[in-house]
Amino acid sequence: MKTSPRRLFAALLAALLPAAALHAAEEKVVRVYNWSDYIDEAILQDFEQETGIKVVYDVFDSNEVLETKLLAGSTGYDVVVPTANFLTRQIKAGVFQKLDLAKLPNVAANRWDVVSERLAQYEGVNDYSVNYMWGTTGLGYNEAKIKERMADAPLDSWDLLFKKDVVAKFADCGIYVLDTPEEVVPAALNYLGLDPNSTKEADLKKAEALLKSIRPYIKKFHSSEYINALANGDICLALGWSGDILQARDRAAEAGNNVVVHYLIPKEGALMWFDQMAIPKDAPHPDNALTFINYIYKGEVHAKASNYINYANGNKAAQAFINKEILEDPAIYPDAQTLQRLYIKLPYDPKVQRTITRLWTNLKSGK
Ligand code: N2P
Repeated sequence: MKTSPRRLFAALLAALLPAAALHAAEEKVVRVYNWSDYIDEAILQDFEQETGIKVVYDVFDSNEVLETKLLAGSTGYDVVVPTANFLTRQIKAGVFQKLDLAKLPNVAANRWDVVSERLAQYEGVNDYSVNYMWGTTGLGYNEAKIKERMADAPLDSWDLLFKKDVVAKFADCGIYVLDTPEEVVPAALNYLGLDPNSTKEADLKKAEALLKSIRPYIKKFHSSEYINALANGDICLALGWSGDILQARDRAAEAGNNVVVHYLIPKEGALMWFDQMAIPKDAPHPDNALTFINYIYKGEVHAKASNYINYANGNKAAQAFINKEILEDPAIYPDAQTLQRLYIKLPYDPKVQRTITRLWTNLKSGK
């Protein structure tokens, strides 16, 4: 058959158009939804300069808030950062797209197997996400204020918060607790010598009773205000995230206000969690999302992020650029001995999650 020039042109156009249309359609924007106090803004500026893609950056401080948005759909976000136990449930609900490692060469080259092996315990998480940061949930305290009230305070133990006659001594200098049932309930279970992942009704009741017994001494449940509150000396004890408490320590030191803040992974053990970058199925700019994630996975860039926020990351190549004080701090990059004390939290099924949420609402309202 003889091909007419017109037909040839049409065929050529059909072959070329899809690719051209796809790229033309994606405007030069990436919308990122990440935790508060979790980035060095210079990284976003560098990314914009290098790629010409503008970053619209919003923050949250709760997995529950992020999850509600994701399950409702059409968030408009291209990259979000849920914690692995939440992410597992969200993957099952069909929220995310699988990641193609061929499009993430820095991830393929730099991903740290120690972290991805741990993540393998969470179904699907290695296929649908890559690690942004990981850390622990422990205690932050103001050394002087605690010692003033109790010279022999148990500075290595959850007794600081969970033992009634100890915690009662600190109520007047201010105690904050993360507003996150999925981390605080396991901490209470673990303190009681029970499995932190237990979903047995009897165990949850015991955890609830423990939390209720210390409820009168807690000033506030909040998941980000404790950074400044600790740094300013407004509170003396917080159940919080490792890097955030270390940021409080650094902010106090910079302010030169004589407040000394410490982070503690108590001897009884603590939660180790993983925050994961993932792309929603309905992300408006999926290619830019891949470019963003791949950029973060450059060794220097990921190291710059960790150096600023005091959290460890899942990037092996970053370690050459991470400040020595961070890489060698067992509260950030736990040594073998510390690792033994850390437990991970697996996802709750929806029914248990509802029970925990109810328990939490009652606890907060003091019922
Ligand atoms: C950042 C806190 C992130 C840790 N402020 C919680 N997964």
